[in-house]
Amino acid sequence: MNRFALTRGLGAAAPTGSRRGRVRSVIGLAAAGAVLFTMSGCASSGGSGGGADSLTVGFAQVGAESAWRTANTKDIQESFKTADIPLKFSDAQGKQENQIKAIRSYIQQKVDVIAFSPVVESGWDTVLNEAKDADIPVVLTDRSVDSSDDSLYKSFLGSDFVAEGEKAGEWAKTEFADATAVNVVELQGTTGAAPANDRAKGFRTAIEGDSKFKIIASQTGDFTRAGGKQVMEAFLKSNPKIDLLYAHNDDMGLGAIEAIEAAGLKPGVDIKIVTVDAVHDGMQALADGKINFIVECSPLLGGQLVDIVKKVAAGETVDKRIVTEETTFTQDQAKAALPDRKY
Ligand code: GZL
Repeated sequence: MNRFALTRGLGAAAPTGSRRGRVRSVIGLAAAGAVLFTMSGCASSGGSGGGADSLTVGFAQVGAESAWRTANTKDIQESFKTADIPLKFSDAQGKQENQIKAIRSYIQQKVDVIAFSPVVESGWDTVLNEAKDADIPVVLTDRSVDSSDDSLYKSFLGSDFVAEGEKAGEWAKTEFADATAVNVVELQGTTGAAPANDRAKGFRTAIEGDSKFKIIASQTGDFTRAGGKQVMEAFLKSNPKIDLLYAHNDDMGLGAIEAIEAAGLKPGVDIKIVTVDAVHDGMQALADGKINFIVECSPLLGGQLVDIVKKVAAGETVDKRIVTEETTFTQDQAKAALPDRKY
């Protein structure tokens, strides 16, 4: 049984045969009576019994691979707690099959909305069609899917990863304006993940007209510090001259810094470093001169996700694509920003 409290407000017309249609037609009656009441047997689970808009939401998270993910999880859980909306949460430990299992579990539990951050772009149509058949709306957050059927989700809230890659490339062109040859090594994010695919694409687009840049090595570090360190060690062994490291996230950049220092080189000086995210430890390394530039990718998506979920559950229309706002940081900007950073 779906848990919900009837509240004021009318959702858009929907086929009354559908679950949401039944909810909205009853909401219409409640609104007409201008009364709030909770249907018997629908007391919300979890939370403090749920407020007037109590819904049950299932969230399938990627895992806990990086400081960014930890901050993202914390913000989402806190936002739903503040909104008094019970949140069922699962950690897929980086495995798509675990996310699919979690989504199927939420379908069986008849949650009102499913939200998730797809660990990779492909392979979601089957399970998303199962959610659609169960009349449970899906919201994508952080990462997207490459499905050709965009009716499978109501909205995608997250960064523009291509733009992030382009910002990194544009900075590199400025930083190396006087150079004649720049050997670049790239630590890519999780293979198949939207941020990995798009940050690679954006960086290449930005530098493609400038022949001095050569990407001499590119390999996934899976968005982890350990992965970044291990791959950078290999890069250093097989490439005598590296001028620039482009890491798809701070954590891999921080792991690479360990490898660079262990090789007797100075990160940020002997090898310039540009990363993406702007989590605390990345910003500290930037302020300390070990990273040269960071492109921000905000993990604080919880508040917007709550708003989207409420609207979707009420049958209201939401924007198909909501791009999160973010900026970039130089070393001086990092020093100024650090005291106020939330993560
Ligand atoms: C980006 C997010 C990426 C971060 C990494 O939105 O999916 O995954 O850049 C994280 O730090 O692991």
